Amino acid sequence: MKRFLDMFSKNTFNLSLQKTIPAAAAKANYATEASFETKPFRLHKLDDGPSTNVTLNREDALKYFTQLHGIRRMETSAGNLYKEKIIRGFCHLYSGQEAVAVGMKAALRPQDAVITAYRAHGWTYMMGVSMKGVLTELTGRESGCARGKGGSMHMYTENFYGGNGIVGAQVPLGTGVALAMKYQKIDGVCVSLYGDGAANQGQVFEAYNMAKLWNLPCIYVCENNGYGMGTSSERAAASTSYYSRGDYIPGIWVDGMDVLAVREATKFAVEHCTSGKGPIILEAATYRYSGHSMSDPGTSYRTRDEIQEVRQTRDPITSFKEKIVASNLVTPEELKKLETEIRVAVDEATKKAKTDKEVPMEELTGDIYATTYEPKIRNITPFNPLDHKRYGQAVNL
Ligand SMILES: Cc1ncc(C[n+]2csc(CCOP(=O)(O)OP(=O)(O)O)c2C)c(N)n1
Ligand SMILES: [Mg+2]
Repeated sequence: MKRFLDMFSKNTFNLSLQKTIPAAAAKANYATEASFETKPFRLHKLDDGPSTNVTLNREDALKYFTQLHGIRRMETSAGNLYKEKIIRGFCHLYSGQEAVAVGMKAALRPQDAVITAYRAHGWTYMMGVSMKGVLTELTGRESGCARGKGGSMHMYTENFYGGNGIVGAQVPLGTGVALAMKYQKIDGVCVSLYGDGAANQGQVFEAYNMAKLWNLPCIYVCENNGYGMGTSSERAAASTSYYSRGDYIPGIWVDGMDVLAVREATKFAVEHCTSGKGPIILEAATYRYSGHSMSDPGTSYRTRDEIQEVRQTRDPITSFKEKIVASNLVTPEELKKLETEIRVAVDEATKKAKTDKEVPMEELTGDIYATTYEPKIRNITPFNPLDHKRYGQAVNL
């Protein structure tokens, strides 16, 4: 798969925030580490699972909070840009599901790859694209990580195979990435994320079969947010125990609203895959706050009370915040300061997303191939083809 990276879109936001943290930490008497108990994991075809006792250090507490809150804020901005008609086309928000991306990324190594569906903004950010790179991509501008030519569902960066709009299609693609890793003796795993709706697709089971047959390093992650478009998983699936639906593939159910539980389950899954045992399935129980896409108000197939209740009782950011403050890893003032810094960063990225230029017309047929094997691209008729040129840098070749 060919992907193109705007070098200036690299995610430097986390780094700049982290620099400010140790100075603040030096002044106060914080706990350096704390332990928490996660909800029990449910296991399929496994004798032992991840530990329910997890430890968290202060540095990671601040990092995860920054990432969780950063994604939430960025998605709120994306929603507003869409309502202002500055983002056009598709836009599926990740709000509510942040702990899955943040928890998983915390356990992945640099050589591990990720592929997901169209709800891709948070993952793109976690895989290294800056907020500016994401938001300008959403508005189709040249600072976007695909130079504005991919948009919401088609963002990529190193080891991130994107955004995929065909429900379930990323699962066999991710299996192929894992096959390439095994073939090339790269000690990596490929995480393929899909929804509860996609979990009913035939191609998912075909991919499971090959992955187990060849013991590929695949972590299949079913992000069960309870709904596929306008249908609840209860109405659409004969079995909603997605972690057990790989039959001969081991699986783990994890509370996808708890960033630490997700991190622990992912660590376990990476170890499982890299020890040669082949694929594993994680079902992350989560929730999406917004409608399916922007045209869906999200309240015709579920009640406002249900959404409100999740916000109040299971929200991944509020619950994490409560944990890290109660255990004295951080202070509320410190989190306030981070929230302000994140707001400023998102505001700056949003401004850029509104004012940045679009790429010129002739670039629209550029960067289709990593190497220009086909110098001409077919136009709307075959008689006046357009030029193919390379503009950006190809990555993940
Ligand atoms: C092959 C295919 N069929 C149908 C669609 C239309 N469609 C887009 S998203 C979606 C629901 C998927 O739900 P789920 O997998 O639970 O993901 P979520 O939106 O909850 O993240 C459907 C049916 C599509 N994009 N591709
Ligand atoms: Mg779903």
